[in-house]
Amino acid sequence: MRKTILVFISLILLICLLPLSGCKPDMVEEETTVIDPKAIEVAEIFINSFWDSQYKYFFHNNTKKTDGIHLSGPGFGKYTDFWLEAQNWQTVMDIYELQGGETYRELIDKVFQGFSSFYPNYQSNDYNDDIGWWALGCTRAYSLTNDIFYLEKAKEMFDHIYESFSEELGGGIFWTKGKTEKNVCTNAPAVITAARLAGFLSEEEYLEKAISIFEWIKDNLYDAETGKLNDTVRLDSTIYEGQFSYNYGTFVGAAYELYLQTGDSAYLQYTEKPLDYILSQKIEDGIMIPEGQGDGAAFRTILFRTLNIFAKSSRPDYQVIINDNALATYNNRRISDSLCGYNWAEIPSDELIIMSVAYAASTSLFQFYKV
Ligand code: 7K2
Repeated sequence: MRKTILVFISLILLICLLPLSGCKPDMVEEETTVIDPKAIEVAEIFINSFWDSQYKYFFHNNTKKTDGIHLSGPGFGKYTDFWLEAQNWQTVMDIYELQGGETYRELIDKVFQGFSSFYPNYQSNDYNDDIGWWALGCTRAYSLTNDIFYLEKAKEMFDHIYESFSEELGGGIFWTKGKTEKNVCTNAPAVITAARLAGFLSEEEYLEKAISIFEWIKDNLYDAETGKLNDTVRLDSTIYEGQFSYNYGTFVGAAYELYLQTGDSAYLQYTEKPLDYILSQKIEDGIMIPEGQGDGAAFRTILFRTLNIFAKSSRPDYQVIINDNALATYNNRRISDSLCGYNWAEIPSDELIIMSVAYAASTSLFQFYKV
């Protein structure tokens, strides 16, 4: 009888302690996959404030109407401009990469569907950089979804813009079909796309193209001494020295992708050096200064996506920069609709029209945020 009671008590104890003992592994697991509630919150605000589920497109701005100035997007500017929608797509993928879930998975497809129905003839866009941003997005969408459709689209788009490659000025792809200049925002994303295509398709030819375009950028627009990267070479060989964070993001992203594809660590000399250079130029009191309210509102997000790669490996100090900037966008939200503006260092007025791509920055930064 005593033995039965003892067994009974032991059983009860075991049942009570089981959940406790189960606690430890769960907690350990949670530590590695922890998602900050702010990452979830800003993603929801982004979708609720800017996504039009009927037309499968992001609105250009928070009023959900055209502002009468930025007219290039569908619906006379009611929806986001061609290349900026590709940036919003990247933000959707940033969210999905961190948070997963069927809703965000489906959103990846919906954004592309919306784009395709507004621009069935996307090749009639004269700007190779615009198309290149979608090609780049397609390589990422393929990695995340495994849907062969995106691989085929990435290849089709890259092949199309590569028709504007020429030996004039020593190589590289022309910015537009008008063939007047060659810039980083056309060529660096093209390197990433081609390098990824080489990996996906096991086609050496794409790697050769990626390497040759990268070499061209490096030889014509990059200063290895300082880490400074210029913007454009014109047909008369004059240089536009514009300093834009997105160029650094894609140039370093290109070097990193070539390192991944070739295993050649020499490419890493083109990573932290240019990043440190642009950060030293564009950070004031810990916060990135704005680069404009239009296209420029999208630039910093592209840089931060690349910073995030190194923040999680060789450069924990970049994580501090990501966190500080993410928190700036969060603390400087206006009360009326919880949106921050293009200037992360100040609270926008209630009258300020805020572009979806400007708020996308805050959304993406929080997907890279880590406490
Ligand atoms: O001069 C080009 C480019 O080289 C420069 O970096 C930016 C600076 O201005 C124009 S292109 C403007 C945008 C239009 N299409 C897609 C984007 O890549 C590009 O920033 O603002």
